Amino acid sequence: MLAACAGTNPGDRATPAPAIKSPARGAARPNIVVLFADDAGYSDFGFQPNAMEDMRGLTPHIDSIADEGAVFRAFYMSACVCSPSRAGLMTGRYQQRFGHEKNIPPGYMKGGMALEEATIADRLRGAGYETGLVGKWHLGYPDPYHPNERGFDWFMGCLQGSRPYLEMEEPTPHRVLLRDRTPTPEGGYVTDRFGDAAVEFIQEEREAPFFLFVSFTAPHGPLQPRPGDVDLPELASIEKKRRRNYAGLVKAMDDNVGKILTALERAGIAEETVVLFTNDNGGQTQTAAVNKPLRGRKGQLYEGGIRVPAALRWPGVVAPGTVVEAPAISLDLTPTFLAAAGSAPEPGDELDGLDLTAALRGEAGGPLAQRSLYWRRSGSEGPIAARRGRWKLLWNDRAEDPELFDLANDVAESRDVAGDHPEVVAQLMAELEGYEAGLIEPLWR
Ligand SMILES: [Ca+2]
Repeated sequence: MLAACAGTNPGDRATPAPAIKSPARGAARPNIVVLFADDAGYSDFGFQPNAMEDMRGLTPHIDSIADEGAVFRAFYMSACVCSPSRAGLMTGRYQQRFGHEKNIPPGYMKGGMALEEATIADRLRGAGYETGLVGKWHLGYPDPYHPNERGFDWFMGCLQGSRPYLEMEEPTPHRVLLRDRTPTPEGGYVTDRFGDAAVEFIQEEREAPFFLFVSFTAPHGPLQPRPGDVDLPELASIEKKRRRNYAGLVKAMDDNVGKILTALERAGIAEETVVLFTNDNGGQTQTAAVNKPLRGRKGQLYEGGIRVPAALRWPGVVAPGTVVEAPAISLDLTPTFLAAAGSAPEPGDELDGLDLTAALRGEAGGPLAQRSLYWRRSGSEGPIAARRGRWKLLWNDRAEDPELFDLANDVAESRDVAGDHPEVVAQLMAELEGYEAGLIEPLWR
């Protein structure tokens, strides 16, 4: 189980590594690679406990991250749709604090992710990291909101929330793939182009550690698999065409994850690199994603809208087979990555997440198990939810009573037990009031 921690060089002991049983190279200031899917189903990856039969074997490279590292049993995004989810992840703060509660409409030129907010890329760059973003941005179109202005030294991708996977005859300015600010010619399958760009970034000679965020548009619609892929036996055997095409998007993403992992190996830095795979919001069942056994989908505050697959590989720090049971959230990534970088948030940053390192090292309990997590969509009249321990309070319709679910016994949120636990309801409602007092109304509709 601790095989990845073996082979320590005596010289490595010069680096103080707190509370780690078998110090290994890579523990100090590792590279950080985030592989980010879009709208994928909770059960559509082989490593998930309830993986769908038709997806088994389709995601070997993504599954390898889980096999060699930790799997989160309850990893959440701070939003149930794309743009706010990214704003939360990038800033480490509940995005409703700065009005980023709804998807930025296509072509919206009056704003973007609040310029007062520092991004994880800003912070890691401040800690001496080189920073790259590949793929979908979806955090603002005007130039001050461009990735190159938000902490990323290097960018290849599109500004809009989605685009065709196949060549566009006349790509619009927000859908064309940019290299920094320069449009690139159309040509090639978009997911492959993102994989190639990530490999190019990794292959560049670097003096410093790097942070690479690979933001696939897959498997967000449109359902355009790579030409010819659906004839492969593993896809051709999927009966329903929509599901087959969706599976094709996932397979192309997995192929490119494989390419990226191989590039890390070939560069000799796999042992010095943290790799996280996760997904931006709950699966979109309307494009054939499956979230079983979770209830709901993208756009909802049921578990199916906010709980996502997540696996993290960190050689020498995270033992293969680690399972993180305590609820974690995308907001935790900023403090976690800053700690990995030997840095820390500034006083007064008011980050909303916690450092996950202890949980990733297999320590149960602690503050992670004690804290509450919150969600809101659509402003002060919209749905709002809280999770604390086993309990999830969901107030979908503010004209009605809130519902309470016991996720330890009912992960499918099928039985409202609010009537049996009025004290839990009262406590979580009070917490939600405090949470909501720190939010503003959505900046765009
Ligand atoms: Ca999404």
